[in-house]
Amino acid sequence: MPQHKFGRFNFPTSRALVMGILNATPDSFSDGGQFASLDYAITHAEQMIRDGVDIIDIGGESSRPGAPAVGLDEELRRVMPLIFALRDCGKAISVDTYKPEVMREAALAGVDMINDINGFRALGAIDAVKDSDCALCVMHMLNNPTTMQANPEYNNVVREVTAFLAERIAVLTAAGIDKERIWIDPGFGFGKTVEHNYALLKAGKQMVDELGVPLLAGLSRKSMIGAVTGKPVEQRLAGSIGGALAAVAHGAQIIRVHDVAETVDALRVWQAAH
Ligand code: 7PJ
Repeated sequence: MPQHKFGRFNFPTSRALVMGILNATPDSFSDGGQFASLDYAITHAEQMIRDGVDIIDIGGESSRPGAPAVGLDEELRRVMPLIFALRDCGKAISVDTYKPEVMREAALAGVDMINDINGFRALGAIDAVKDSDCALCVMHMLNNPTTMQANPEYNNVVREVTAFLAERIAVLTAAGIDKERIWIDPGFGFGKTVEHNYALLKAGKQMVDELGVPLLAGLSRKSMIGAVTGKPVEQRLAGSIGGALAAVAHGAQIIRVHDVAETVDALRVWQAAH
């Protein structure tokens, strides 16, 4: 049976996998400082595990448009204790970071994926992950999180994003990284209008065929869901489920979501009908 090698794990290619978003950022629920946020995040991870998550994606810096950047030490303080607490939980662990130092520490700690919204473009990023065997998610972003949503323009968004990803794959493999480790992601909402996002969503299979690597899609609660449903972010669950199924129909093999239980159910029914 064909499988994706994924750090310590082998995943079947016969069904889409659910990646649950775990925020390592201090949140409004915990006013007890660092340990309270850690405790809260672990409780959230345990719930995701009960809900059937395949991969837990730990992020220490919010990359929402306009969100403030977090310093290296602070990001390590947020992310590393969670990696150590969760790495033997039986589920694959991913770390959402664009900082080479965080990548290096996470890879040394044995995580299964480094998920970089910056596509491993930072100086030292490739060196940081080269000698590990974790999977690498290469995402497309236009400009940077502060500027990306200011009037994004493309002549042909699918062609330009595909060309960017092809170039990154070429750079990574030229550095000695096995192509089997690489995943691609068009980066919904990262320097794209609603039309750009849906054009990319519909081009999933074309990108997978052209680039020869599997596709990860993250559209949970994003503005592309709000634009179609007219719903604010806290009412985008049903829309996000629709988007997840659409992404799978268009070739995505990992769906990155906030709402694990609901997405797992939807994908199980989808799978049973195939
Ligand atoms: C994505 C991500 C995404 C990948 C974020 C949010 C913004 N990583 N990190 N793909 N989005 N690979 O979740 O709304 O779409 S943060």
